[in-house]
Amino acid sequence: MKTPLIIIPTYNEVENISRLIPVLLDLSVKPDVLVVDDNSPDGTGDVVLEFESTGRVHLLSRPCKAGLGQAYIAGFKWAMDRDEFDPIVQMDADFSHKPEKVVELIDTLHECDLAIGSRYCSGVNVVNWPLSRLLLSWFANKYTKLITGLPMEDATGGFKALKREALEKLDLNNIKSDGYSFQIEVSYKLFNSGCSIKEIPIIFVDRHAGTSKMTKSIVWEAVWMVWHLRFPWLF
Ligand SMILES: Nc1nc2c(ncn2[C@@H]2O[C@H](COP(=O)(O)OP(=O)(O)OP(=O)(O)O)[C@@H](O)[C@H]2O)c(=O)[nH]1
Ligand SMILES: [Mg+2]
Repeated sequence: MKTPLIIIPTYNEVENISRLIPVLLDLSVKPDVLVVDDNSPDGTGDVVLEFESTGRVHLLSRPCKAGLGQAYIAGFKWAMDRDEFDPIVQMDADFSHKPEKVVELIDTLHECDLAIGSRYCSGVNVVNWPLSRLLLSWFANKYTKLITGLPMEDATGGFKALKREALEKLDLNNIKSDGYSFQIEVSYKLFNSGCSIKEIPIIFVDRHAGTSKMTKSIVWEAVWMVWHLRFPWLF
């Protein structure tokens, strides 16, 4: 039996990460946690180091902020270099993803290769987002499904569990996205390489602490990325 690995990208999440790690370590599935921090000025990395004595918490520190996608790629490579980890879970640090749901996500991998925590597979389950943000996310997902044909209601979310053998099918040196379109690109490439996908409903709650890293350029990257994924010869 291998150890589940939860990968969490962080930038200025000191308050959240210090509360989140103990909750994750207590989960029945006994995961290890890998935090990929981009040298956060608020000292997120230092807090993670305080948990290293548990032997189950690891810090991958990168020199400067280089985007969520690149942080995940570094985390995936770290996991692939260590045979003992399977499955791999992705989640945000800000408690938008309920830690207890990790167990259900991992359980869902009995039925598929990639399990998605989905905000939109049973109505709209988003709490405390301004309407403008909700509409952006909802339309982004309709648009993604239309252009790429991905059979998913929530392709932009970041709460996922993958079998190690699925991750092995990804060419990590050929992922183009820096921002949130990373989530779309990974799911699209896994689906195209024959992986099965299942969505389970989650309730997504807006962050309580810290600030958003969402920018206009991240949104525009996703707008173009779906066309590139579907028609790579276009540009
Ligand atoms: N290492 C790293 N982590 C990042 C970067 N950008 C975002 N993150 C982390 O990725 C996760 C998701 O980012 P969020 O800012 O929560 O994005 P969001 O959920 O779409 O937006 P809000 O919750 O509204 O802030 C969080 O844990 C962030 O700290 C980055 O450039 N580098
Ligand atoms: Mg968030």
